[in-house]
Amino acid sequence: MANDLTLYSFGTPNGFKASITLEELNLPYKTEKIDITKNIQKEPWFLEINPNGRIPAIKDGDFRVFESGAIMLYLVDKYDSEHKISYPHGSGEYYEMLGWLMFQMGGIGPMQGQANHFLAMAKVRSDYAIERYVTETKRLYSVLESRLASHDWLAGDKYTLADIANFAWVRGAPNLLIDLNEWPGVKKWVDRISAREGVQRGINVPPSTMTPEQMKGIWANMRNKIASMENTDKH
Ligand SMILES: N[C@@H](CCC(=O)N[C@@H](CS)C(=O)NCC(=O)O)C(=O)O
Repeated sequence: MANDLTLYSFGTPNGFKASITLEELNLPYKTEKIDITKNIQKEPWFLEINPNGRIPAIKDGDFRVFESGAIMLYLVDKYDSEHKISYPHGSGEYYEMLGWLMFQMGGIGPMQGQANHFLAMAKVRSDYAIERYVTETKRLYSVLESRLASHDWLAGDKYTLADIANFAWVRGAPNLLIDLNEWPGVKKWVDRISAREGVQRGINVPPSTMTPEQMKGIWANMRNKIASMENTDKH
């Protein structure tokens, strides 16, 4: 059984990967909100928990785990002996699950993160960077589609942490004005995962102070601010 688990997080895709996993495994845990807009993640006490100065991180008693993918793997290794959202080590499905997890960690996360940055958060407008990262994000969605057009889940025949990890990012496609209907398998998979109770709880950790409509408005304002600037690319 779980004992003394603490999640250090904020309401972002990488944070949701950890909170959804905890919720899907029905683990009791405490949450410490780390407000990344106030740079709490760079404070010395937090760097002891995550030397990379980012969320999420967890502590299990005195033991710390950082990097969202490592957190997910730790939680299933320790608390998913029934393989509710994982596969046994050494099985073919286990390595498929790892493949899709690494695909998210090295692909969708960093690329969509940069697309978010240049489209909605940057201090200058760079049409080149927007085009580059939005195009790459879409290409990665096509890779997901190549699997999900004919399968319900990414690895094997059940929902696993590979689905959770990729879902946490892909659900944010509308923030980039990407219409998921372009990838019908991905769209159905997002809807299927969104409907899960553990996911609904997980995407509200730490509890949001804003409604989804308010969040939409904030993203629109951020995008509009950049769109109203002059493009700074010099070719
Ligand atoms: N590879 C890391 C990325 C973590 C990450 O980028 N977290 C973002 C929020 S989604 C963050 O903490 N940003 C604040 C910062 O970079 O200072 C992971 O998967 O845990």
